Amino acid sequence: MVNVGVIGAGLMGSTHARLLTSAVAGAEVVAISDAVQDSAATVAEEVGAGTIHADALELIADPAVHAVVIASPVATHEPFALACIEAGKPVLCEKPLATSAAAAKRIVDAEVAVARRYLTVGFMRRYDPGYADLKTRLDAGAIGAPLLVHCAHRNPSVHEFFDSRMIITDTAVHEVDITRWLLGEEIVRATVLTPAPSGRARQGLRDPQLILFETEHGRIVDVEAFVSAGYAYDIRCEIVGEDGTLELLPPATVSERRDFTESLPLPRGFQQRFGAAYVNELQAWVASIQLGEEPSGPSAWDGYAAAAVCEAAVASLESGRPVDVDL
Ligand code: ISE
Repeated sequence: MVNVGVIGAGLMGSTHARLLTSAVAGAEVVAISDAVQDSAATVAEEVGAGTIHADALELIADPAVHAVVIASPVATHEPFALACIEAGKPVLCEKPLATSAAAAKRIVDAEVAVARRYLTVGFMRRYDPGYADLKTRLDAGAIGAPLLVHCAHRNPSVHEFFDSRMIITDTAVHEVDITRWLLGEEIVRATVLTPAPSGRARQGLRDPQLILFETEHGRIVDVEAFVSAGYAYDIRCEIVGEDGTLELLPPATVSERRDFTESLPLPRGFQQRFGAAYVNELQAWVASIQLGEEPSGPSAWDGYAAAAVCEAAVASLESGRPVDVDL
């Protein structure tokens, strides 16, 4: 059994704690920490975790904790990730890895200093069966060399603290990671265009955004990031290659026909759309710990590269011009 300590008892922390307890083999959640004691107590009771640490650094130092999930606010990721690396404990850190590329780079440097990988970033889409199939087919040469990737990332709505930059750093960051992974190359330039905002978007939110990424080998990725889409949680990805195209299918498994109409249900949110991905991500992480292996999932470098690309995109959002990525 891998004894896991979970830092953060909000939406993602409680989701990970629940999945580790109910859907993942070989793991037990033994400790929880959250700045809000009541939240920690509620999740601890639900998953049967015996210990609540008021201080996350105490959870990391707890000898009964073998591995750590960080799902606390992003500003806390850097100190907690560094403490895990120092303690030599495997750590799964939610995305984004840190608040800036410089902070993410310090995490990369800490692992380089100890010459071992401890950190996995929670870019769960790599574990989604649809994206995994895209990657397998692309790598097998099914459509020849990739030329373009068209993506859409639509949320029905977001919470009131969401600002225009977060549409890049919190939402489109998933496309940054998944397209770097699919194409196997770095993104070198970002350009953000903003049409007239949707009437559904909160006042002042530049939503939707059309984000263009250029890669080191000259491919172009376009991402429509739209967080006030209203109708569903809709994720699209089409890769155009020299010999054909590959496209994610809607995740529904059943279509319904009645009243002279055919309909497919669409997901309501990311937990539903990526439910399998979260379980696969946690299972792969736990299995690597059981085997004493370094993790093979998204690395600190991936978290750093994503942060650097997002920084360039945010600068483009603000200036209206293409901005080079500083890696
Ligand atoms: C959220 O944090 C996620 O990671 C979701 O996958 C994304 O769709 C959403 O926009 C983010 O706020």
